[in-house]
Amino acid sequence: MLKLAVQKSGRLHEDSMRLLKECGIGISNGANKLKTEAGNFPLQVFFLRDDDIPQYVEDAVADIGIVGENVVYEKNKSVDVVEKLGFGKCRLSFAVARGEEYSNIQSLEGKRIATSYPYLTGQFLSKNKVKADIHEISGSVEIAPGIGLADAICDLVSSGSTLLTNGLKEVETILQSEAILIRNRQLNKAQQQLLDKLLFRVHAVKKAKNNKYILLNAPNDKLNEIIGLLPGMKSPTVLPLADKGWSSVHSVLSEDEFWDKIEQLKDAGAQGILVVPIEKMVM
Ligand code: PRT
Ligand code: ZN
Repeated sequence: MLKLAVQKSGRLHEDSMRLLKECGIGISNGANKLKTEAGNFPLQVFFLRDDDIPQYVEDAVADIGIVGENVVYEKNKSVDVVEKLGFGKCRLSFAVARGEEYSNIQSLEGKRIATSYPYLTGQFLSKNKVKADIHEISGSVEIAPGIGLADAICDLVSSGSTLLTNGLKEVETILQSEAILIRNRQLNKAQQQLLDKLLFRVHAVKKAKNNKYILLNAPNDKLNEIIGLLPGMKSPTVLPLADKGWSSVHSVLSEDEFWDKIEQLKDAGAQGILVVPIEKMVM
């Protein structure tokens, strides 16, 4: 049995549960439960506050956990990072009042900085040889400058709208963060095997999300050019259409090159292009 810690409620909860579901692991979502067991995978799920997850994983109360990088690096516990999960993306940044002048990190010398991330903030400042006064506060960090508690803050940002509505501007990013899978450093062989099995599924889900299945019709005299544009898992599948002189071409395109490729395919003579999501992808 593998024990997994996930956030009980909050920004990472739903995406964590969705990932398990996409990995074919059925969890009955007992909203107020502390722990539950998967029906079809030897997995026990603990629902915890995100701040506690690194400690629980270090202590082997949980074998693995899903939590933000920001929390893992702030808590600085002895755990291994196994995998980036692609959700819960944000950044840890310094921000100052919009009217404040800021040229570089030295501008924070002697300033009062409010943050819920005293360890990471302190580490970054001392690496840059800046001496400042760090005030640890646990929530609503963004109001600190407005009420005269601090000159600057160091907080998580995603869209930037919280900073904007509080009259602040982002001036320096110290960490890019997303949800990650962490593991205890002393897993036994059986636990490691279960983790590998879970990871195999996670990779298939992640890969599928980054790729699209594409079907198109190509005039046979343009086939070579069109096939040359497509990567495919091995090579594209080409099937003759009932209409002589035309073929149907099937392939897989990655999300980042998707729009460029579609344009090139159209220019090369492809028609009736269909793009469909892929559920799992095993290489
Ligand atoms: O109860 P528990 O302790 O488990 O939850 P929590 O309240 O401590 O954390 P929660 O649920 O707010 O966030 C969990 C994790 O989500 C964080 O540790 C990050 O890894 C990740 N995450 C991603 C974020 C954000 N984006 C985010 N925008 N966590 C917090 N924010 C906050 C930020 O602190 C600021 O107040 O959102 C505001 C900024 O958002 P924008 O969009 O206005 O820039
Ligand atoms: Zn928290």
